Amino acid sequence: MKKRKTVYVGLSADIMHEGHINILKIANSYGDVIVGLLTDQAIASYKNIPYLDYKKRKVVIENMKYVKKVIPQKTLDYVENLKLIRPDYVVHGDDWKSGVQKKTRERVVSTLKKWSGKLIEPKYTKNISSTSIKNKITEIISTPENRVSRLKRLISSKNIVRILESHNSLTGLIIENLKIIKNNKKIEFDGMWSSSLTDSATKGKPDNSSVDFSSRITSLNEMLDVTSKPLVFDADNGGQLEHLPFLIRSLERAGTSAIIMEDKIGLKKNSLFKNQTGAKQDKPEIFAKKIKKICKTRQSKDFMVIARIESFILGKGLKDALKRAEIYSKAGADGILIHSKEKTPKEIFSFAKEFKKSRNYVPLVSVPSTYSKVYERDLIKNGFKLVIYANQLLRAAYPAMENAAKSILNKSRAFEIDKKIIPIKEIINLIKND
Ligand code: SPV
Ligand code: MG
Repeated sequence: MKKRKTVYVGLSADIMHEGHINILKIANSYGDVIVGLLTDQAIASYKNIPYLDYKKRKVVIENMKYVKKVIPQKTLDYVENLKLIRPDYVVHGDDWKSGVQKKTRERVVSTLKKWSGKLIEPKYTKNISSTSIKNKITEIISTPENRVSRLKRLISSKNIVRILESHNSLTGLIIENLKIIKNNKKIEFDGMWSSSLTDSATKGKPDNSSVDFSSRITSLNEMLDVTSKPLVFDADNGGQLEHLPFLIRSLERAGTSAIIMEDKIGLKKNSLFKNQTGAKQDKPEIFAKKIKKICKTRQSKDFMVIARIESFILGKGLKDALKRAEIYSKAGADGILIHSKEKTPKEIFSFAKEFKKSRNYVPLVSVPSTYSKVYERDLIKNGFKLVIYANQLLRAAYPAMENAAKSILNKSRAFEIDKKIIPIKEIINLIKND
């Protein structure tokens, strides 16, 4: 009997539809189909992480009748797998001749040439990943259980996870929907930061825990109602140890992905205030008890507890920060936010360099509010996995609103400001009602 030829198909297989089946069916008509299933990391290298993780996608694809075998494809580039398999054919929809995958295609063509392999490119089935499929999926991924685990998946798949401050549903929607194309990659924010500073300011109150957790959770629920991306909750110092389990239960039930808790005690003072007199750090062993309490209370191990170290804010220095990082990590913290109010990231980078050597190393979080010149690429280079832009949307909104109010007072009419603000027609249509 003649040996069947080998056909290679690279797939993400996140939302399977008839377009994929068409490709697999054609591939199968040429020989035995080996699917190179892109890993979460491979997908995250050029767009957002998939809705379903690798294991779930593999189960679906390996049970399809046109598929003989599934292997991981660890990069967007096919070459490594092609060299391993030396397939007679590669099958891919003809939509990759331009755009993000153009280079990938060229490399496939030149690699196949080495053993006279052929590229088959069936016509791409248009308009299949329709809005309705996407909306349905958004509904699925925004269930609390799915949303909670999404941050951990992002951290393990991306080189940096980008979080932006959100203080209401509208800012949540900006974070949810905004996408830009930069260097052939789709770039977007990965999630929301529920900031104590901006949530309090929005309510006209100081950032000193005047806004209690019930009120903070109401704001949080409003944002979660209309979005699907993960949310990181700023819990100040978490409050009383004995009350923490109730806070965790509420946050997890709502679908929060992580809590960030700072190691300060006494009346809460925002860390960016110049004058920190009166602000005190908790004893590390006592703070560690709070971390342990959260780890014990949480329903899902994917709900992350991130310990925020305030040693640099209070002038305690690197040694103190490192000692605390060891203790907090051993207590179960899934990440460390090393906070700073310096103009440069020098001190947080020196912390990262030392902490990287530790056996208790956990992912690091940066909040570049005062050292805002830092680029994400430098945070990545220094071992940071999460960046939180903690207050920019509120800071953008406030002067814009004040300016509009001023113009109306100055001109005794609204006409002049009309041209500088969003037209009524657009604001009416801003929120879809279908
Ligand atoms: C917040 O956004 O509320 C924070 C970050 O906790 S900071 O304002 O730097 O304290
Ligand atoms: Mg805060």
